[in-house]
Amino acid sequence: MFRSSRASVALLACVLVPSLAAIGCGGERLRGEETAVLTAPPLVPPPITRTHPTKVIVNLEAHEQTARLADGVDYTFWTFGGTVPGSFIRVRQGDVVEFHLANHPSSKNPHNIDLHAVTGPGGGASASLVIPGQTATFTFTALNPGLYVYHCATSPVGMHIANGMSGLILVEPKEGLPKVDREYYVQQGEFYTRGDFGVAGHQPFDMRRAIDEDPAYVVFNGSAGALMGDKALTADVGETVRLYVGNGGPNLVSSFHVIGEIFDRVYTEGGTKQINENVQTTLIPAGGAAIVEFKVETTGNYILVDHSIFRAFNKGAIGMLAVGGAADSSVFSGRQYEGIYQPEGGAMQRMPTAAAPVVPTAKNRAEQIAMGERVFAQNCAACHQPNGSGLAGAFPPLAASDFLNADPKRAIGVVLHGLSGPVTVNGVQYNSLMPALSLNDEDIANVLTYVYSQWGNNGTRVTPDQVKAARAAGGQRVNMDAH
Ligand code: HEC
Ligand SMILES: [Cu+2]
Repeated sequence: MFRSSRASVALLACVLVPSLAAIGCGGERLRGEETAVLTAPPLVPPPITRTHPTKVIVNLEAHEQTARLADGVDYTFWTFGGTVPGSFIRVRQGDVVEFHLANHPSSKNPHNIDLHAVTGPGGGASASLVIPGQTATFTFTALNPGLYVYHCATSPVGMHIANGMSGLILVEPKEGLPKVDREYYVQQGEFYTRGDFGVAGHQPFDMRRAIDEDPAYVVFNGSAGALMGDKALTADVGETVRLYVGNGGPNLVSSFHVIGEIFDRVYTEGGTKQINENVQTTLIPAGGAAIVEFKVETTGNYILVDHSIFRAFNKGAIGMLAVGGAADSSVFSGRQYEGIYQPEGGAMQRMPTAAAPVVPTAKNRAEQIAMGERVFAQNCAACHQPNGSGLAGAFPPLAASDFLNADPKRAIGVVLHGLSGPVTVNGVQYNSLMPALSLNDEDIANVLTYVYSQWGNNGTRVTPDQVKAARAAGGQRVNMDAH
């Protein structure tokens, strides 16, 4: 039951009958309350056995963390629930979903969530916008059944998705889905790194490559090899397998195919009515999904690929379903072709040979500005916006900022240590928190020199030596309460 304060929320109107029992949309009675079981890929929460709608509480956390993208290659992923793709969410048609999005205090960026299963403005995006260390709640009714993508929609949107912020939510139809033996969660996505595929070291996001739709990596489940070797999906002969396949993009369309299998059924584009049978390859749009089902009739390794095939063998879009049990020679005569894929697949496994990228240093103010622009795009633009305008009520402007122009030393301290407490910028007060960003002296000098050179600011040049001196002087987060 809902507290009366919620009655004004139009979204919930169809579940509220004043002073009587709550009735779900479609006339079903809303009963009880539960917390959703979320799973990390490739696992899927258990099927829903309820025959009535309920209130489902979903707790999801945005968390930025560095992890393996390929052998010898690390990447700072932005995640929902600590994995890429994000946690799998499973609800039933008619459920009222109370969604709690938290942003871990260690995050450097604000995040939100747009669930394609939501009927309502932005799919929940502005209702869920949270800065680091904040949590927000909104509620929606799962009106339409189907398999839906969710993703972060905080600006720059493409960058948040490209860093890993997407996943799947299944809204089971009222009658449920047919029983199968195995269910798995697979999602394709691209990564736009400075270095090409396999170049070792920690690889930063490359905005230019992303805009050019030129990914270095196209992978299933967040990293090259996430579904290979001992991490392959498994099944036994005679079982039915259902794959929930998403495509987070952000740019590419997937031609999803399993080598050596035919999809007995495809829920086209993740909908529930258009069921296609006997399909070899199904198109999964960026920001879309499909449910594929097939029975495994004989043993062997079945290879999941994006049939835009260079992506599979040269960019990582390859996974494996290992089927055990007794081979059925009437289905297939023997001599299996799994070996044929290994030599090329081996290109993915190649040992890192190239050295980690050398960080260049700026020689003059012009170079500082050019390099600072990149630091800004990666570390500041998400909050202060690409044009420095800020975001009313949340992030102060850097464009023509009297606060910034008054005191370069203080500005260095802000970027070094963060900022909290009330601060007045161009006559408007903000009282929020900017996290410390752990940038090096060179990056801080360059980004501030860039910011000072833009948008009507006073052109101050900040040198790495000044930052070094400020760092050596120590200090902590600039707290305006104390000023
Ligand atoms: C996670 C969001 C976030 C990120 C990322 C961020 N800031 Fe901030 N910044 C804030 C907030 C919020 C404030 C105001 C804090 C307060 O109210 O005390 C602020 C304040 C400032 C200020 C002082 C106020 C003003 O507008 O002049 C400067 C300068 C600044 N930030 C520069 C930067 C630079 C440069 C970067 C990138 C290296 C950056 N910030 C990254 C959120 C962020
Ligand atoms: Cu985000």
